[in-house]
Amino acid sequence: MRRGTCAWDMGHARKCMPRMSGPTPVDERLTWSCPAPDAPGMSASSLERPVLYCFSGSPFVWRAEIALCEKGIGYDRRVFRRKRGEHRIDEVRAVNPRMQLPILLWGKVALYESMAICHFLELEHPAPPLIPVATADRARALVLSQESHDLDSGCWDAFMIAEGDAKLGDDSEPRWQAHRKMHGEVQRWEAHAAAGGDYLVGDTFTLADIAAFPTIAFCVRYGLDLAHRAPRLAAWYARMASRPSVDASWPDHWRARPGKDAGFNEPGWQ
Ligand SMILES: N[C@@H](CCC(=O)N[C@@H](CS)C(=O)NCC(=O)O)C(=O)O
Repeated sequence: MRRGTCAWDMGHARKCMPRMSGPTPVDERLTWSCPAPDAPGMSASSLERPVLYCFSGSPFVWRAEIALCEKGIGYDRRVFRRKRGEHRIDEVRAVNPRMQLPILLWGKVALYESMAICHFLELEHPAPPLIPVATADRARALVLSQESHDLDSGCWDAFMIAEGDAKLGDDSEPRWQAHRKMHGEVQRWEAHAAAGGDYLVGDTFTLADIAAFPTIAFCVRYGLDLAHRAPRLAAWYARMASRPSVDASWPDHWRARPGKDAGFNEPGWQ
């Protein structure tokens, strides 16, 4: 399937297909951080088309893209090259002083933090729901969404090593520490997948799946042998990867070069 198409409904596909956009003009909304819409009852979704500031192949950006596609919300993408520091500009700093992406601009609203963006989309566009109605499932979805931050941080050093970050050096102990942390997290999420059903919370796709998927996908891309290490998570990963929203938002450079990156190329890392 090609980028931006959503198999289940071509009408939806057109809506959720991201458009690559040129520079967005600086305007006053960029000096605001999450102001409320002007008129009571007016949601951001009744205003203009949203713009997502992104890097191709950022796990955090990917969450926002999956949520946008699941909701069938058409959006434009403004793509920056992180390694070239293209995002280190005043416009970005004005919204997120940490100068991290994703950033979502929508009408007068400017927000950052991937999970905040997903929650915001859920509140603005309740259908289809990403948070279950049943109390126990709702609780579980929220817990796992929050716990995904531990998954991110548990895998982060391993990802930096996979990308050849020199700061982690050749010293083997920090490298193996990063390895153990990542595998410890993967086993936790294997247990979550085993306690779930088709998805992490029973058989229904939820915010928890969006929260966890990109980081697990990066583990796979860097060479983690998920089928061997975590078979329940591997089945979940395959189910997730075939969702139209995930396919439509698959990182551009992964699509251009399918397969795995060199990543975890040391014996024992996979
Ligand atoms: N907690 C943030 C983390 C965002 C984040 O770390 N984004 C990375 C992209 S992977 C970034 O913008 N890095 C900027 C930089 O490295 O200068 C979220 O969930 O959105």
